[in-house]
Amino acid sequence: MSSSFVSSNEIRDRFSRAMSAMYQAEVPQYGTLLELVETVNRETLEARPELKASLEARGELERLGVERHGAIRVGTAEELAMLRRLFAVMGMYPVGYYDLSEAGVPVHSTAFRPVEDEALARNPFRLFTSLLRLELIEDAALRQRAADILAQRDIFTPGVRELIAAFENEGGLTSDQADRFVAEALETFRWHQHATVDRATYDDLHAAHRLIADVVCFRGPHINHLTPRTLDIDEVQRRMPAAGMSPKVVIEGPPRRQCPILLRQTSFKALEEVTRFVGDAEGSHTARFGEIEQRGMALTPRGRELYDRLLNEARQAATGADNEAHQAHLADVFEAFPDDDTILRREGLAFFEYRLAPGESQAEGKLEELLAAGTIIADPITYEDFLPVSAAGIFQSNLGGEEGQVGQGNANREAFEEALGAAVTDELALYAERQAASLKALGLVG
Ligand code: OOG
Ligand code: NI
Repeated sequence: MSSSFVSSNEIRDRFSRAMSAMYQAEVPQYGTLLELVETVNRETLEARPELKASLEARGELERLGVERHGAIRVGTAEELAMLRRLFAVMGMYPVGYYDLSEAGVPVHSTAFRPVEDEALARNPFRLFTSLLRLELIEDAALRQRAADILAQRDIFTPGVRELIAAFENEGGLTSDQADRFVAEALETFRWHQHATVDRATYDDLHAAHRLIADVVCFRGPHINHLTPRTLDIDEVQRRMPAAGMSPKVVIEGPPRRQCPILLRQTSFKALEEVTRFVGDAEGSHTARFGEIEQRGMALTPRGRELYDRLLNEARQAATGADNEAHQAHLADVFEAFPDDDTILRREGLAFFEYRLAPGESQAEGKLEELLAAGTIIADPITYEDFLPVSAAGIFQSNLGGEEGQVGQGNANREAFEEALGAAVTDELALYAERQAASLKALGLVG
């Protein structure tokens, strides 16, 4: 690679900052949310020096301020495949397959994200990307109309297409090219006040499912939320109303714990925005919101199974009440999930990365003995992905509640990968590799 090229990490970092600036300008409440998260993170680090030390040791303190994810939804295989090439410029690759049809949302999804440890440490920016499943629209005529409308749009600028091709042919972009790439790529994710259809068409698609109208009726896949990482999601949720934001009722994911697992998420509700339709009718469209997330440790398949089982159990006896009642109920059910790093590790419920303790120069002996002697340290590996049940909850809360008009589909990973033009990486394999590599570097086996 020519040394005049900037790294994909650098391009992703510039892009995520540009995206955040654009979204703050488009949705001022998102700026307020960022400030709130920053305040709570600062207070949490001050109050919990042990948390600060642990984040620092794992190289996560630095990334905290730039850490966020976003979400977009596209309508066609061509759009998805082109996005894959666009994100590759920034070192973001499709990881995980998420089937949302089970929850009545007519999409399936992946997350474009960095995969290497170094890249994650620099800037873990991820984009949850959903592909509309038109086959889940029951009305054949409406389905065809949606496909025809989508066939007419091009969500990419000529400039970004050229720069993607240049990246693929030359193996990189210069700093100037990277700046142009960021500016051109940003255009794809911008909000458009003007719909591409008339009011009646919008209403028909909206009646089939709000999400279909959101994907089909606009010039591009507007970024629908960005999500900073908080260290105390319960506190941010509590303070949201006073800061002028209306939070969704419950925090998705596991309950609050000593040893956080996976991912907890909440959002402020989507804004109603003025929309102009072809023929000049005015209306409104509700799509864009702000979200926060708190990340915990990645679970092994065994841990994930236990999580899914307990979550399901909790949902069977759902309280349907406010967040406090919901959290108390979750906490009861999750009593069955060990809340201690050592037990989680020994029982093979979570992934860990092993390193020499400061001042130690080699690890000779058995893993458990070395850990007990403090020669090596096991740090939990942070979960970098998403949760389908939580994602469905986020979708629903921003679509105005439950909607049942769309036929329940079933997972179709092959169709998704065919549209994408590539296989999605198995996220669990990535964590397992990272754990194994850390042991190998110490000359140990798990
Ligand atoms: C994506 C919702 C999923 C998350 O954080 O789980 C998501 C969407 O509404 O397009 O972003
Ligand atoms: Ni999200």
